[in-house]
Amino acid sequence: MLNTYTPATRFSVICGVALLALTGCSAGDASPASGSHTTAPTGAADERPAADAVTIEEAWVKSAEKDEMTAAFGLLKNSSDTDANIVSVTSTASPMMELHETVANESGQMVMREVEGGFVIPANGEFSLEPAGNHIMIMGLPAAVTAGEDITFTLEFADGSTRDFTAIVKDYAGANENYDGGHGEHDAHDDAAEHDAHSGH
Ligand SMILES: [Cu+2]
Repeated sequence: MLNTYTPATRFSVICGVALLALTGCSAGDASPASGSHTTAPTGAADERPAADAVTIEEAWVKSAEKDEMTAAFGLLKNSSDTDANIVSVTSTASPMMELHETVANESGQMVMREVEGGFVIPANGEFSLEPAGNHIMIMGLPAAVTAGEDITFTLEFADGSTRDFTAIVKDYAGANENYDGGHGEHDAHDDAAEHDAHSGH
């Protein structure tokens, strides 16, 4: 309550002057949010379960046929002062789910693979799930997922807390990343889905 954090206030004033001069001062630059938290006194760490601090916006899933693989996307936001670590995910779409990243392999080709340690949403930050980037991988679909359908997901965090969210299925032409051969090929069940993904339809 005793918010007399003058540097932030002063910065706002300077920013206002700059705005007059340059018309180039974004609201984000003037926000005291990132600076004022660091002065919190003893024991002020956010002790909410991670699931209570994390939201996902604009969640969607790429439509796909039975036995194919697809993915879920959206923007994860963490309102806590502590990093939030998603360690696993389940959904009503398939029992075969993984947390994936997209990286360059030895030959420079972009491939997706399971991310070690899961997704980390930084304290008071965001973590984007998007085609050609991080995503929630859905493999071996037992049934088609079609545009307009809702799919329910459950995120599990490192502290054991869980959060459900619903994503809507959309038709989308992209997100045909190759699956890193080093992961998953041990499981014969994956192979049909991988071939479908390679064929690009
Ligand atoms: Cu993937």
